[in-house]
Amino acid sequence: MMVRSFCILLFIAFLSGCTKHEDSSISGTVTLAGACPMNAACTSSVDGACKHDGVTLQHWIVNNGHVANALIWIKDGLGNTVYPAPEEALTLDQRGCVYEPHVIGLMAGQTLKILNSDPTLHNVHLISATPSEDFNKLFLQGMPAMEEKFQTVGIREIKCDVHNWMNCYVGVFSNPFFAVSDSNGHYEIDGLPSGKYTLELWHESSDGLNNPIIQDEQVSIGEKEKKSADFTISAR
Ligand SMILES: [Cu+2]
Repeated sequence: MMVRSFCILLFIAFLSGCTKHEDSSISGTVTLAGACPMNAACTSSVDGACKHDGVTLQHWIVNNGHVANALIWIKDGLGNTVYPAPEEALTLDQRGCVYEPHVIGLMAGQTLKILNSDPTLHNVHLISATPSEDFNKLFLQGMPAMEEKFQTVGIREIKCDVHNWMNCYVGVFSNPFFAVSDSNGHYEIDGLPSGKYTLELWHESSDGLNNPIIQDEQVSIGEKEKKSADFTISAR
């Protein structure tokens, strides 16, 4: 009887050990205060493969005042927890001479698979805060995917010098708690443990890495809680 009770206790301890209550979430909307800046038109290429008529730079993708392509992540509050990089690779495509997606987040050590779906040549030019990491590689039509990994946290730009409007941003994080706002300005970060966090927003604004919008918010969240955290940003 005692052995049985002990086993039941062990089982309960095992179950409670498995339940980490990491199911809280933070979600919200990114809103633009004031008028939406015009994105400059892209007219400088004669590359017929690009079908770039009417394409503009993608600094401001705004729908009813709601801002897409903002990166939001947990900047602080997770303590010393080490989060392993997912095995799954994320994909960045060059299609119609634009990058898809325009903003992507991944974890340090996670693979970014870069494709060229265009019948033309691009170059993949990485610009980061660590010049030794930067590269500039030709991506000929039909070449296999490039696979890149980034080990340090931060936002990088990837651009194409052949088609000078082509650029995108890659956010690299040390935890899995990040999101990119969608076309309605909405983001959601889930699977969070309870805690007190600094939530940071990054948006490229009108000048990319040179002068991005960075905004922090403090958020406390309990177990199994769904918290709302909206951001209002101003263009510059
Ligand atoms: Cu290109």
